[in-house]
Amino acid sequence: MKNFFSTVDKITYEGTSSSNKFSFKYYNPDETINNKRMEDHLRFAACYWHNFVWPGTDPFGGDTFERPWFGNNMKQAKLKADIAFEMFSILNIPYFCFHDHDVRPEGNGFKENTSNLNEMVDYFQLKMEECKVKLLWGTANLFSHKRYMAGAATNPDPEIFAFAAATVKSCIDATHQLKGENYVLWGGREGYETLLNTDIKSEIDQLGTFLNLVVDYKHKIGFKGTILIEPKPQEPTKHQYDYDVGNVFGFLKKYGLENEVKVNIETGHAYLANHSFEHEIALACALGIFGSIDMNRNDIQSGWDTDQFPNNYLDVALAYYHILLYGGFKSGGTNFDAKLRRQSLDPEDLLLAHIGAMDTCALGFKSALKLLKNGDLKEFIDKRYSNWSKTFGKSLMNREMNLEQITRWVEDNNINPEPVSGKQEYLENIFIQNAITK
Ligand code: XLS
Ligand code: NI
Ligand code: NI
Repeated sequence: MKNFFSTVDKITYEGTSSSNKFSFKYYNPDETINNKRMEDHLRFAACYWHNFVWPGTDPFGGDTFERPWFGNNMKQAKLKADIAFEMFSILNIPYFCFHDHDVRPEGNGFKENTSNLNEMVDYFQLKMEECKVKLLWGTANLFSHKRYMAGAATNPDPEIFAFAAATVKSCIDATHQLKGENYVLWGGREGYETLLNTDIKSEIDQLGTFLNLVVDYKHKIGFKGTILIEPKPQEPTKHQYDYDVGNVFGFLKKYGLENEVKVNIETGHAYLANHSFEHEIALACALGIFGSIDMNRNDIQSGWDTDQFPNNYLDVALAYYHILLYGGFKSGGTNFDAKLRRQSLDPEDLLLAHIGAMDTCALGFKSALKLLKNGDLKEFIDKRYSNWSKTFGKSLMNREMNLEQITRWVEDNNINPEPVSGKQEYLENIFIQNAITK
């Protein structure tokens, strides 16, 4: 079966005057901004798992979606790929992302899994050429199968560590073959349910060893993509080791990987850690480990990872503002790690969800760019910290004085600094005045 999305062939930019629901109102891939096409700034990716694997279940109810490709065999896996690439083409989305488990039938152990995966990777290669779609990142699902219930790399059983390591190797090979630009590790069950049965020291050391093996292998085969860790604080385990950006940085430092691995930051995961999305992005940029984003939103009432499509462009603008300050995406991009609501049954709902998300991001991105061009925020911050680049500030930073010398200096010069306004409301006004409304 083809033409699952029989309603429409191609979604294009028609601008805000169009009333066609199957058109972009703000996302114009070909619009040139700062000598770069909008498509190349935003680097959108659709994800395989939420769109084509999730059947609409929640903790209180079973499947709501009936999809012709649901089933655990090669024929249906290929049908799923046909429909997935049909959607990527209709949306004209330049990238996609997948887990091994999303795309291949589950086999009877490692060997069968790998041969199923490899068959699908060959199939993808043809589809990617035909549809002009690239791979933003690949990853391994080390959390759904029951063997991983107590973790993959952090499992008490070294044989499960080995199974997971072999699986990751097969997924890096797949990503490499498909010229993926990054490889992601989200620590699905790398955490614990209770400290009463957990040796944290052993588990964190296991995770450090695992990640070093991954990095060694990447270099061995000449994979040029970026290795990314995706932080998340809780869910599915009570405590995830890759809690947030700051925590991941400490982990990378401890295991000597801070120059090898970067982060993939997800909106909803930032919220779950009681951070804002832009906080996580700004911190990663400051620490030199910013890589890519999983764009979505969480319902603020729910307190769990609802993975909804983004629809608030002001939130998005703040995120892109920090990415732009950092110089934009390098190997990373904007992956929609988002799923429909379980009542959204129609094939066209998948398209409409992405259209809204892509338009939201385009509007947010343009607002961020306007804010950056306006320069007032940047200028304010530069001025606010300017004394750190003058003689006295520099001498402190370079530790030219110890605590005793600093004390003497404060006493001798009768230092009693006056507080200065932080001007938050003024700066918020600048932000809102630069938000694009048309
Ligand atoms: C789950 C994660 C997952 C990763 C890829 O919460 O967001 O979807 O992005 O394993
Ligand atoms: Ni994610
Ligand atoms: Ni998530």
